[in-house]
Amino acid sequence: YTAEKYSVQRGDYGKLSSDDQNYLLSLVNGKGLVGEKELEGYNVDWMRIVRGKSELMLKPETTQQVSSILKFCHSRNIAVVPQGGNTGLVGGSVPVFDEVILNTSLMNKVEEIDPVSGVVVAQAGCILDQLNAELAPHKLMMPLDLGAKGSCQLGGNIATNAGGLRLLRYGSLRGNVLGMEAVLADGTVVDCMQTLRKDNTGYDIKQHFIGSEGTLGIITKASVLCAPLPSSVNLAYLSVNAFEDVRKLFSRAREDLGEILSAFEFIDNSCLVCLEDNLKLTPPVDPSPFAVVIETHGSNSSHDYDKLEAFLESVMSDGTVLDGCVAEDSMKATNLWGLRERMAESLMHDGYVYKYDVSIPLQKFYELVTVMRERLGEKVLRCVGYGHVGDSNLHINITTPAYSKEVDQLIEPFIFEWVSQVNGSVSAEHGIGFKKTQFLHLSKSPEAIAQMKLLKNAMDPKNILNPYKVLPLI
Ligand code: FAD
Ligand code: 2HG
Ligand code: ZN
Repeated sequence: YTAEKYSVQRGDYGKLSSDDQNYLLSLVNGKGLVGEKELEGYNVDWMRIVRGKSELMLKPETTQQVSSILKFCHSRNIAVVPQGGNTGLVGGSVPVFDEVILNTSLMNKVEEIDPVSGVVVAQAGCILDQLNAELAPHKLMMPLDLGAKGSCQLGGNIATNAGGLRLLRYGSLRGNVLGMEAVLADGTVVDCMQTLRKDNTGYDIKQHFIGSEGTLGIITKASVLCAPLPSSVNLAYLSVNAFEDVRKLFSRAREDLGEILSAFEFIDNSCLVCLEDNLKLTPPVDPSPFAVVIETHGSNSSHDYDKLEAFLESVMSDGTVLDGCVAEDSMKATNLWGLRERMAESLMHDGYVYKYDVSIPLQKFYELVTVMRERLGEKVLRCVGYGHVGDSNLHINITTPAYSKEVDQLIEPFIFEWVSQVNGSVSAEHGIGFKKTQFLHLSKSPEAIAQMKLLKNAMDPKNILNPYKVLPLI
């Protein structure tokens, strides 16, 4: 279905000879793989939708090795796709044709942790869970959290400007990444390593790489401002009757919980059905049209608990919330979080997933799910809505047993045009990658896209870094 859905032609890039392959492998002391079959897992994305035919995957261990690889590829006009944990959801992390895969998994050293400033300096291949494990003894944690934390890597997180479950509290990576080292398409190492919070010395070059999805350079190292590890964590699961009440609840949570609110997430009833059908997961109270997961992070458990209790009493007595429960231990909290965090995994069991990640003003937020359900009717298995209410970020996912061109054409471009008409964003947090390039114009002005092209041209004039991604092909 990749070929059926996306009509794209291979660029005029150099082809690897076996001498080239051997030379590139020698640059990384043989750490890599050769052969399309051997690269099966690296050639296909997490959603198993975008599949390339690369014959070479390299796993450098140092910035110098990344630089030597790019220098050679640049001189031979060979295209390269940067790859971290390969958990990206827009097909950006895999080759489209025979691009060389530069996988950062072995660049996994944590170089420095400063417990006073809370800054960590780490290589791009560090897995998010691994970083948190190394930070915990210093009473620190990464300022982002997402369902893919067991595999996604720092470089991939920064390259996608990943949002996740706690952005409403800890802010985006654009604010929390303090410094960076990156390698340009021609092998030049750009050193913007900095651990200062304030540094207004001209253009902030590292911002170009944040959210650029591997099209402007390869991130090799970064310094990140961590958050204090909270000593008091509470989690509540609340059932709600209508989306209007979810909205009210969010506003109340901000008012009543204030600075301790760390996440406000929702799933709809179709999500609950999917979790039960596909993963045998059940909610802690009777299913309802909507369920909300609210988390607090703080440093004083009795203060936090009192605040949460007063808030819950109030929203239950005025009918905003139908029923609910609070996790009493970390095991229960993990199970409750699972209902929200495992949605992406759960949907994959249906067969084919049409995945949309959009920003919509909260007044119109859930309307899109209703509109799409009416439009698609019985032609699909399910159409579910969930996501980061606190960031106005809706995840709307539609499933069929196998790819259907008819369903696809009923969804796209309709869904993106609808989002654009309500002044939303066609990609809230996952990026544009390979799958969304033709819809970029619905969220960006022609002048802004022209600036993006100028920047790409200046930084990678031969267009060897992650071609066919982010920018529209024509
Ligand atoms: P990859 O998938 O390997 O790559 C992603 C992109 O970054 C590609 O374009 C790739 O070329 C580029 N890239 C990777 N490493 C580098 C590098 N070192 N330098 C330059 N470019 C690079 N995203 C969210 O924003 N919020 C979520 O809540 C969220 N939850 C998720 C839950 C699940 C279960 C899954 C599977 C994915 C989720 N994602 C979420 C998607 C998400 O973008 C990532 O999981 C993560 O940020 C990607 O990291 P990665 O290391 O897997 O990168
Ligand atoms: C999440 O928030 C991820 O769970 C994945 O961003 C969203 O599956 C999705 O649509
Ligand atoms: Zn998300």
